[in-house]
Amino acid sequence: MLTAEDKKLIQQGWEKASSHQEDFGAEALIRMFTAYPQTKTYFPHFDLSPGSDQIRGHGKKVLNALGNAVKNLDNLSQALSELSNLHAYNLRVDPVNFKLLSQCIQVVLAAHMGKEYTPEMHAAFDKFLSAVSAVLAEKYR
Ligand code: HNI
Repeated sequence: MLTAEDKKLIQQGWEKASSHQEDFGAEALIRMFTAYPQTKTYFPHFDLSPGSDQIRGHGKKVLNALGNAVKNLDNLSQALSELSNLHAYNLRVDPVNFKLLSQCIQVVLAAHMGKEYTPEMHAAFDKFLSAVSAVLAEKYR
């Protein structure tokens, strides 16, 4: 459950990320593919070399979707409903992978925001990304 303070920190932190969607998204994906190579199996049709057009394009889409979630913090299930269907029914991504990508996204935010990424902001993003992951995985039940 996100508190009013969490929501404020997420919105504040996202202001920084939103102007670097493509870079941050691509970096998070490369980190995921490098640290957890098993995640590459979902992208056999992609050129997975760092900086490829597909990685950048996909990174931008993922961060854009998170930006949409940030705008709908009180209504995540509805805001992410189509993506939830896509990941469960079409892509069939094993839900364990959401945690892996979430961790990589946090590393990217922390690495780029430095001191601004306070422990409180970290905790707020941790809750937010867990909530997003829960929605993306809820259709598997
Ligand atoms: Ni995910 C497509 C968002 C986690 C594998 N994913 C998308 C799209 C968005 C998106 C947006 C593009 C939809 C469209 O084109 O209509 N994905 C997200 C978000 C998260 C996430 C917000 C979690 C934070 N996806 C994951 C994970 C995996 C994953 C953890 C697998 C490891 N996603 C995919 C694949 C596609 C995809 C595969 C299709 C890519 C393509 O273009 O073919």
